[in-house]
Amino acid sequence: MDEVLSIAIQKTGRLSEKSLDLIRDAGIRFLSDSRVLKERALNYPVEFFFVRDDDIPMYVTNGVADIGFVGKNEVEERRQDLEVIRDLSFGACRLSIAVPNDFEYKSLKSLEGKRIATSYPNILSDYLDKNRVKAELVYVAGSVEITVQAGIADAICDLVSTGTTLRMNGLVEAEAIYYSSAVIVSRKGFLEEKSEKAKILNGLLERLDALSAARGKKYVIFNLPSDKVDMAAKIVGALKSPTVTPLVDKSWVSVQSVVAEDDFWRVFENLRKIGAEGILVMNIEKMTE
Ligand code: PRT
Ligand code: ZN
Repeated sequence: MDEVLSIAIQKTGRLSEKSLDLIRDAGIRFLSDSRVLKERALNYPVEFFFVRDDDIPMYVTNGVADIGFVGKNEVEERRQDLEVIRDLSFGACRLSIAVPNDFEYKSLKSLEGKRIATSYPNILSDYLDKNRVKAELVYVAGSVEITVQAGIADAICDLVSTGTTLRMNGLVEAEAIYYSSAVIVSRKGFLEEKSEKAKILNGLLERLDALSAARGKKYVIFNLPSDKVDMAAKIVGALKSPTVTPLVDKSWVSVQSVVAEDDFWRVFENLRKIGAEGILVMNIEKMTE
């Protein structure tokens, strides 16, 4: 039977749609809307395994899935022997200690002897130990933000992205202890194996890398007096040298280059200053460095 790479993805939640979008952008088609436990892609040798995010590290460790799309926080917390093979561009958040508004927080030492509720006891206890603070950890699987009002904790340690949840529950962020984003994990050394599955994975990563290289970049085409090409090359700071094409009018050329989106307006203004005309800017879907 042909080999198929098995990919664990969160069934529903913050990472599921974005993980599937990325896979779709990589040209892989699947039905997915039913979100059955397992589903084979239509045009690529991969199958998806839709599960809870908490379980993804374990499924990858025991080989039920070959790779997983999961929050780095879960990988760190579950302490499985896994390898993060790619950082993805979504799911950014931080694990933070937060205290009630009226808590006089001066430093981590203020938490000495206090009860801290969290779903991340391993990451939190490592952090407290490293800073020589002894606190009592109260494990809760969810709704960590209500534990102070409920009277079972003095402080919490939970994921934060905008901070709204903390504010709505009368809490303020005291310390960010771990920064996370979505990642791809595999068992250690899998990427370097000679197996058919590792080959499929390398092919998939090549596609994902092409998408990530294109992110935040624009393709710029403009006309320029021929004697200004060197100056233009300095302004755009292209990957290699920009592509220069002659025009019918020999005193002008057409120049094409990739520009970082963040840098675009500086480039635009400087190109105008040296006489660039007809500046055309296009989105890049995929590229290789
Ligand atoms: O059902 P399942 O177990 O699969 O899902 P889940 O409910 O455990 O996870 P889910 O979907 O909430 O989160 C999945 C992953 O998304 C997490 O493991 C993180 O890697 C990532 N992520 C990114 C977040 C957040 N941002 C986030 N803000 N996970 C959770 N939150 C929660 C946080 O716990 C708090 O309740 O959102 C609230 C805070 O958000 P703000 O914007 O109010 O600060
Ligand atoms: Zn979960």
